[in-house]
Amino acid sequence: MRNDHVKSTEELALMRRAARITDDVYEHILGIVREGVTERELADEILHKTLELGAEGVSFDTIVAFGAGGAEPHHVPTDTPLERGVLVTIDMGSVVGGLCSDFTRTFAFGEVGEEEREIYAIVLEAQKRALAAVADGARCSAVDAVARNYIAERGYGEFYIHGTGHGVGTEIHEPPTLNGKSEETLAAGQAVTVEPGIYLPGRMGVRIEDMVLVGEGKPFSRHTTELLTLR
Ligand SMILES: [Mn+2]
Repeated sequence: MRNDHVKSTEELALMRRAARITDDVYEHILGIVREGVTERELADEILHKTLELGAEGVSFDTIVAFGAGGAEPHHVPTDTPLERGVLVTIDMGSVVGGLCSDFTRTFAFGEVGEEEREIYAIVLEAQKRALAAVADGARCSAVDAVARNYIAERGYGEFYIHGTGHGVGTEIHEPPTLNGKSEETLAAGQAVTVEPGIYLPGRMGVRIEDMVLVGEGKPFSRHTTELLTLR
């Protein structure tokens, strides 16, 4: 890998395969989610399916968070059984040929309330705006500000408690870093995540993450970012 974290054609092909496996595993998971399943069971199934589909492994410990668990960005899966009427956040990735993928979606299991829908809509709009700001030559801090300012305008600024994204490659977290302190500039051919979130302590959380190639703009994942409700 070049030290500017610009991906070679070979690296990019491996990252696309990793993202494809992650997409397929996520689709499988959506098909088996049911009342009473636990966060840990879903995380275990993600690992097994990722290996079955030919990846070397998951690119980091999978996060599966139900309801209030979603208020913790780095939630560790527990034996909490899934009940209807909550948001579910899954943050996952795979490794193919030493290259990583990274992906997060939040969906509703059963009907969720007005506040869940409201914060989902805000995070989604923040993510769309930040994705649109990712460009060759863009300042990483400016991309972060696009997401952060929008969330703040909508009144949830204090609940956006992490950076907007990071580079991905042979490492799940590598330069450039998209946060307010970053002095880096994006370069075409880098792969970065855009993953804003809102976390209401003890109550609920939403994060939506896509990996994109700078200069291309189209997410690696085929999965929609619109709110999906499983019934
Ligand atoms: Mn990430």
